[in-house]
Amino acid sequence: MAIKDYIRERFFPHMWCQGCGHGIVLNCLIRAIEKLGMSKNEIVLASGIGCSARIAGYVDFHTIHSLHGRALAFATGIKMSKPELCMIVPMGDGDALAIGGNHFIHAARRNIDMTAIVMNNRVYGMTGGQYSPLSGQGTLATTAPYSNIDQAFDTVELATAAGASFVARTTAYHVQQMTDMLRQAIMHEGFSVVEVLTQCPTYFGRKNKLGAAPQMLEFFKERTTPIGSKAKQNDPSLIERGIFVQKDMPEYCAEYEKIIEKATGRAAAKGN
Ligand SMILES: Cc1ncc(C[n+]2csc(CCOP(=O)(O)OP(=O)(O)O)c2C)c(N)n1
Ligand code: SF4
Repeated sequence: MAIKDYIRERFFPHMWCQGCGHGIVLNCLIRAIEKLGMSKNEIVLASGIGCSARIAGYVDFHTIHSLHGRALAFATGIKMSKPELCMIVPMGDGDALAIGGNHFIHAARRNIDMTAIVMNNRVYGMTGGQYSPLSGQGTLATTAPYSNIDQAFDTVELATAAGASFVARTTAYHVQQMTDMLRQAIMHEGFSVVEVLTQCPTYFGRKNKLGAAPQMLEFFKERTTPIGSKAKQNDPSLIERGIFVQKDMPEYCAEYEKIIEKATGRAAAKGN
């Protein structure tokens, strides 16, 4: 299938600002799906609310644009009723880890088969640049004009500690790596988390004087490094990119199916 067959052309032009990284994620996601040769009828994309969540409007899969912070809850319900479908859940950092933080850790703990994409632009883009749990101490936001005093979550460490069986990080600059990571995450049977460091030039970039999109992408190029690189040993402040966790673990829907079989087998034996 051609790339354009996976998108809803009637909803373009998109609503993202010039230079926003969310379109890059959409592009890589569609390329990953095209590489897997998947039919659009076998994919469900569930999103919450946010600039990132608007991806749900642009792809021609089964889609649901639900409630802020609740994408994983909707996705869990859909996946449990139709486990044969491939579930993809793109979320902003606020959507995934502020209001949606509880859903995130429990979906990871259950190891339910879906791909959670955390589009981390370190800000609430859609609502005007408030700080998020990923903004980090010392950053500026419309709600932190004198500097943010909150420490940031490390998405990779959080997902790993909560039990996700596939955990990876990349950036909007590293498009080939992102496409390949998304492909692997979709193929993985279990809860997959792909954190994508991405740019919101309109709010995070402008408030923090980081320049326009090209400079923000340059930052991702210069300040990240492959996992375990020599550069990281020399400069611990560099952010690592790559696949941190990839392991086989019992998957939630498969385990639930066993329970159904046990219960129905017992009922049949009793003659019910
Ligand atoms: C229950 C609820 N609370 C708050 C909001 C307002 N709201 C909409 S999007 C958003 C944050 C968006 O930030 P993020 O999830 O990081 O995505 P981005 O827009 O940066 O891509 C908020 C607070 C809402 N729609 N629903
Ligand atoms: S406000 Fe930020 S996150 Fe939202 S579309 Fe604009 S650049 Fe992207």
